[in-house]
Amino acid sequence: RKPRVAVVFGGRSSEHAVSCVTAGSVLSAIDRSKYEVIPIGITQDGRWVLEEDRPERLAITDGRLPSVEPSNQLVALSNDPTVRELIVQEPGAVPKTLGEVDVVFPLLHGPYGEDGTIQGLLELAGVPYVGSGVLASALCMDKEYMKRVFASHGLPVVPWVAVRPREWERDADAVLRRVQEELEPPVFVKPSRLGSSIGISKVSSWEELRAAIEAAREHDPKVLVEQGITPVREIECGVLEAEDGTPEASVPAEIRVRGDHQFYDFQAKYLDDSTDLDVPADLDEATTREVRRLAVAAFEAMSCEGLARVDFFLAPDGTLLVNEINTMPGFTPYSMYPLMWQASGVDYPTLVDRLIQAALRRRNSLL
Ligand code: ADP
Ligand code: MG
Ligand code: MG
Ligand code: K
Repeated sequence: RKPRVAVVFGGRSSEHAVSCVTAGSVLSAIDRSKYEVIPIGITQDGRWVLEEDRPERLAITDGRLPSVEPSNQLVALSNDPTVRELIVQEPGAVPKTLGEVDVVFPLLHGPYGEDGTIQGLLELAGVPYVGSGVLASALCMDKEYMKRVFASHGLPVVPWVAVRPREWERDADAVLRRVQEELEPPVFVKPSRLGSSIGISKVSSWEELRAAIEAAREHDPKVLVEQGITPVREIECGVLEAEDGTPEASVPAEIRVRGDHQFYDFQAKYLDDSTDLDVPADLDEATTREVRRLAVAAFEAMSCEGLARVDFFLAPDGTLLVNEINTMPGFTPYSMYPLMWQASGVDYPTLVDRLIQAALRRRNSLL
């Protein structure tokens, strides 16, 4: 029989709608002569439901964002790793099986999706899945540990200070003094484990520091304060596993934010059209080569698998710094990651197919 692919989308993070739109694109692009597809939505409160296979439902229509709605058809993964089955449960009815799943495509962004938690669930159930495993997913979701691992591999990162919850609660003034000794304004203050620029502020004078840390703490008890680079050029590079498992880099691209945005914030990312994407980026040959080399090195340093988007800062003096890795980057046909691969000769349906094939080859990463 054809391999059965469960496409999982929606989820509990603030990127629920983005994930649904992505799923619409992926469901349309999967080759049905080659794979059988089971769409599974996760509601905003975390329930797994069996979705209809109607990708057009997941598009943005009349400015309305799609979402996963609660239904009676709840889905669970069998906890018997020897069967790897998906089971549908309706109230009052005998549970029925959807049969064995060969691979899961978790199209989820942010906490409970990109952070190793669903990957752990899938490891327990013995089901292969697209993308990075538990450790790489968790590391790339935590900006502090991500930087520590980059630095220990000799990859260039901006200077930073981590503000841990116990330190802040014990003596916030001491933390503020330490930040001011080690960094200079402007600095960026961020929740350590989030994405989409949520909770991030740029601090241009030290009087704003305390409030910025408190604001970031609303999202995550651990906060990162980073040396700001100004003016900064933001360069991204896609990494994808080749058939033999070797990670390969795409052409780099650049994001240019126009207008009165202080940085590439949530509004600029999703809500207005104030950003220009240059694919490929306008860089000299040596810098292009260095971005691609560092992208693969960063992917290897974190033991990523399948795919990742590596994001860089290019400082005015020409220094390249690795900012972060996103292990499940935006994935609509208009998102940066697929656009960079398109420009590198891998079109969207081929990209989807290569990711599924890589997951099928890998099987369970612990075995
Ligand atoms: P997220 O995971 O939410 O995307 P990032 O660390 O990538 O978080 O920060 C979001 C944006 O904030 C970046 O794309 C950039 O525009 C700006 N930014 C973050 N850190 C810095 C920095 N150290 N120097 C300059 N700009 C920064
Ligand atoms: Mg991120
Ligand atoms: Mg980012
Ligand atoms: K990340």
